[in-house]
Amino acid sequence: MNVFQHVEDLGDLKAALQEAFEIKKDRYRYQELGRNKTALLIFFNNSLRTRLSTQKAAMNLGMNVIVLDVNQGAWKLETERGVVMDGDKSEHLLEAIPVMACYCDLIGVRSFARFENRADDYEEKILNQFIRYSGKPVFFMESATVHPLQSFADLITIEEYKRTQRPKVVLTWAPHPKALPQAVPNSFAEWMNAADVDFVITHPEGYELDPMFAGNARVEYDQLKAFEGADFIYAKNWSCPGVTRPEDYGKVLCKDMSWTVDARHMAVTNNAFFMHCLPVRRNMIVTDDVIEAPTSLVIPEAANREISATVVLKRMLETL
Ligand code: AN0
Ligand code: CP
Repeated sequence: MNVFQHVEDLGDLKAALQEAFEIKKDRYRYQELGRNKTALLIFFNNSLRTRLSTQKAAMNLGMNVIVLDVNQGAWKLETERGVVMDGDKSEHLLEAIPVMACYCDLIGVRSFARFENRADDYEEKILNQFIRYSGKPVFFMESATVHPLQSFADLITIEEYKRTQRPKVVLTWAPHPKALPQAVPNSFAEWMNAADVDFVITHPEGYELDPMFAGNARVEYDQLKAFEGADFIYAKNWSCPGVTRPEDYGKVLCKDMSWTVDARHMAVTNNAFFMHCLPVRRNMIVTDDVIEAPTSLVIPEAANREISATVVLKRMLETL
């Protein structure tokens, strides 16, 4: 595997899940695979889980790891070609990428949507430059449009906790004070569409996800109706994807607190599990009682980030 961006990059999803469960039983089994190999993890944005779980995954595989916080200690990077660099940016991404690639075998990059220009974000302008100019396998650690290590961990978690063969999984928008990217819901929708689940998306009008990710998923604008009989509730805020009105891209269109997932919502479900990728703002996205209930899976999900990353790095090492 040379790029890990979309669910298709894993090939047969059932086989990938099987591999994840084998690794979960014995996560140090492939310690020899990464000997004298180096993973470089590059962060343009903050992280707790991705930073720690991906480092742990690389260590599980016997790799060395280098973590770079671009905004803390590195030169400020210009990303646009053709710019006269007379401002505060000292180095260009076009030199920085091949230089960073000299010191590693695999590269992970976190670079969120910038919300300056929808086309730039949705064309994955930054990550595609890493793929093109590094000459190394690149895995996405949340890009402008996707967060595949999260969705893979979410799918592993759903497989572990499901009580029926084909559970009902509901992705629900929830309120948040600031504009957040669409990467998590985009990927979650893409992965659920590929999995054997009954998938429903619910959000206020204007928050329609890009069809590239939403596919043929059912959209139900009545949140409580969407929750009826659900086995898993996956909450997340996202800003306007700009599908119906491109001028609204990245905007906060709704702050309606009736969308906060609370006991009233959970009561109409099939005693559903609650999921969120974290970090979560309590009593904005979800109430204290729902996130603290025994049916809350937020910690098992975070734990499975180590497993999804171990599978992905293992597969990349195998094709070096
Ligand atoms: C990020 C987001 O919504 O994409 C990261 C989630 C994993 N969240 C925040 O910026 C709070
Ligand atoms: N879920 C997730 O990716 O968390 P971090 O932003 O802390 O890495």
